[in-house]
Amino acid sequence: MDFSDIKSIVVLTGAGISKESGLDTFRGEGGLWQGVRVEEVASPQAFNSNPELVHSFYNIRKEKLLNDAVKPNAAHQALRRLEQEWGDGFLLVTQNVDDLHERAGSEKLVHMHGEILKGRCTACQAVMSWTGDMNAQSQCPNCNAVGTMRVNVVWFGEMPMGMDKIYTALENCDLFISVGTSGNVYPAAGFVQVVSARNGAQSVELNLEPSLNAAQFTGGYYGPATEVVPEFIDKVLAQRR
Ligand code: BJW
Repeated sequence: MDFSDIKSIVVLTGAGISKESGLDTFRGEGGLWQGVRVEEVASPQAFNSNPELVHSFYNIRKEKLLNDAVKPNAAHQALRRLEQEWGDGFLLVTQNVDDLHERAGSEKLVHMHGEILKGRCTACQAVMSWTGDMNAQSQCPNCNAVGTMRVNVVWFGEMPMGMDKIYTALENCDLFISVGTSGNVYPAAGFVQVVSARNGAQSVELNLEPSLNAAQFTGGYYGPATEVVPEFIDKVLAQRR
């Protein structure tokens, strides 16, 4: 593949990039959380009917994320290097709610499915850092309402965050790189089609195995993210004019 004429890059990441940092993916073997499907806990309906179960799902994941053993890996670091060396014309879009991209130093970053280490009050809409446990009796530090707090993530049926910025970047990009996502969840799974509509734009999937929409990419490299992502980014940077 020839990357010498690329001016603008959008990278999309999914749970697979954080797998080798010790965080579980959602689907497939060893998928997240004790046999419960993500669709059964990650929805407003699930939260309304069983808030303690949903709080517990996120409290356990927060505790795991904040364990000292969980750190950004070589793939997160390679994306930070790409952002630094590329300059203008770069956007990193993550579906992940963890903070491993930030810990690797990424700055041009949109969390389209929100952030697990933040809470949101459903009464006053304030968003704040919330690293400890949350439960159905938690009080909003902004308006003092009790029992109105939820984790600041995007559930099924809710609008993902930062979509205007994301679509503007996709419509102007020459290279779309998708890392560690299975292609099950929209609108992220449709980003490759937005890019394909642009003449001459390239799209590359970096994944452990081909995703559901692998055939829509113009190229793919398969293996663990800590290996394929740094190798691919070396190629892109080496060809830059
Ligand atoms: C490795 C690896 C290693 C492993 N190295 N790789 C058609 C069109 C549009 C919408 C819909 C549609 N049909 C249905 C919908 C609605 C729905 C949807 O998509 N449903 C599907 C189930 C069909 N979507 C929504 O409701 C979204 N909102 C919405 O559409 O609003 C309207 C709208 C329309 C149009 C434009 C804009 C808006 C909201 C979706 C919210 C998803 N939320 C979750 C939970 C977030 C909080 C939390 O973390 O708990 O987000 S669900 C879960 O799935 C999470 C993830 O971000 C998301 C994607 O998962 P991901 O990252 O792909 O993980 P896995 O596990 O599936 O895959 C891991 C991959 O890694 C695999 O490929 C492995 O091979 C690989 N891997 N180890 C490299 N070492």
